[in-house]
Amino acid sequence: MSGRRAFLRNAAVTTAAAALTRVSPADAAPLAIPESNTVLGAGVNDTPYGSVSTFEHDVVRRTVPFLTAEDKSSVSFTPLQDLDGIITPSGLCFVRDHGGSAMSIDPAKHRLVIHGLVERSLEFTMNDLLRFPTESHVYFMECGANGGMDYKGAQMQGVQFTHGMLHCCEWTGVKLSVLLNEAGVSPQAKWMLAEGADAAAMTRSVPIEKVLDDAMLAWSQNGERLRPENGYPLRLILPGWQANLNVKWLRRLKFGRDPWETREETSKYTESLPNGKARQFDWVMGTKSVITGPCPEKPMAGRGFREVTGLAWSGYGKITRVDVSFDGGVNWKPARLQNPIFTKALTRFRIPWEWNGKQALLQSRAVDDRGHVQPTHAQLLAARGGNAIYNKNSIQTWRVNPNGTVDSVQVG
Ligand SMILES: Nc1nc2c(c(=O)[nH]1)N[C@H]1C(S)=C(S)[C@@H](COP(=O)(O)O)O[C@H]1N2
Ligand SMILES: [Mo]
Repeated sequence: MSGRRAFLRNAAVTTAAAALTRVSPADAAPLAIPESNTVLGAGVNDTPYGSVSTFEHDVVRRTVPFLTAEDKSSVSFTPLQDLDGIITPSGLCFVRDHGGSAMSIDPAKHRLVIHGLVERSLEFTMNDLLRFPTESHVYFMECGANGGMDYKGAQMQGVQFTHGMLHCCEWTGVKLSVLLNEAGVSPQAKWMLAEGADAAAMTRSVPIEKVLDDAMLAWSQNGERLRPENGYPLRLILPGWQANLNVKWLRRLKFGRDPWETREETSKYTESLPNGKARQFDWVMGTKSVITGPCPEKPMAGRGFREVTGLAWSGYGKITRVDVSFDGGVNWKPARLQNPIFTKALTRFRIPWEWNGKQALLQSRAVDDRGHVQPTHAQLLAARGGNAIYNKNSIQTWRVNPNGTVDSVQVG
């Protein structure tokens, strides 16, 4: 309680002293009239589908040249540094395609087939699917390769590129367990193959436990139909699991006894271990967090007060705690978690900071309701081995330099 009061007092004093311009009563009366007060605005018919302000046009998905030699098998990154709250606007959700985005699938012609070890093979139109009992859930989705470029040292300068293969949307659709009641999955079926209708014909094997737990088929994203690049008209959602398994443009679900050992679960999304074996089926995205402001793209405006904010998430469940360090992990302070906090969703955290203008090493560390604590980089490397490239959930360090710029560095 006294902490909060002290914070409010501090914040008020510093912002008044450092950031705000005082207005004398003489300057204030009358206030200058802005141009927007003097002309009629746009008509409602001018914007049948709304768009962002022209002053926000640099808030966009961005690509990295060395990852985009061929842009049909590539990735664009979410501008996390420009976002508030926990929902990623659909048009800013990172896009990762293996054979380009299938942009013109006609929902009237699209079909979903369920077959294999089921009592009844079924084919659904989109209208058939829309008749099922429907649910909406907010879930994060993270590419298994997010951060992978930084495993061997800080390489990417900017939170958009260190962490931007990440989005969090409200997905609406039908739970797979509900749909499967129609087909009657055989007790011998232990795995499900999901296939996309894109040029990559993305296929992944999913264990039946996940299928019957919280998997869903979504047709809406943030309240409107899926964006084409995110899987229109139908997408598999496997909450908390590597985004790669969340098959876009979903056209087929096959049930069987064994995994299919597809390309994306053998030559890709596996990693070799020192003993010559490979780590395979590493599905759950680990407990993780990152400070999104300040960050390289959002430097310090000057010494004094600034709220530090960021995002935390866990593929295992809910975020229960985020601690922030300003000295590279020596001392930690609990951040405030902002409601709502959903399971397997991004959680926004905030903590006040009074910057003395000296070099500082900012870190955040997330804890989830299963007791997982986000590891340091050294702990992660020890656990996963030197060949690791996927599922990098270690603590990120931002070095705030005396001139206010921010760099990505690796500490511990
Ligand atoms: N059909 C299909 N589904 C796919 C892919 C794909 O190329 N084709 N890419 C996967 C990968 S690797 C990722 S990281 C996520 C990206 O989802 P997004 O483009 O909606 O962000 O989709 C997955 N689902
Ligand atoms: Mo991915």
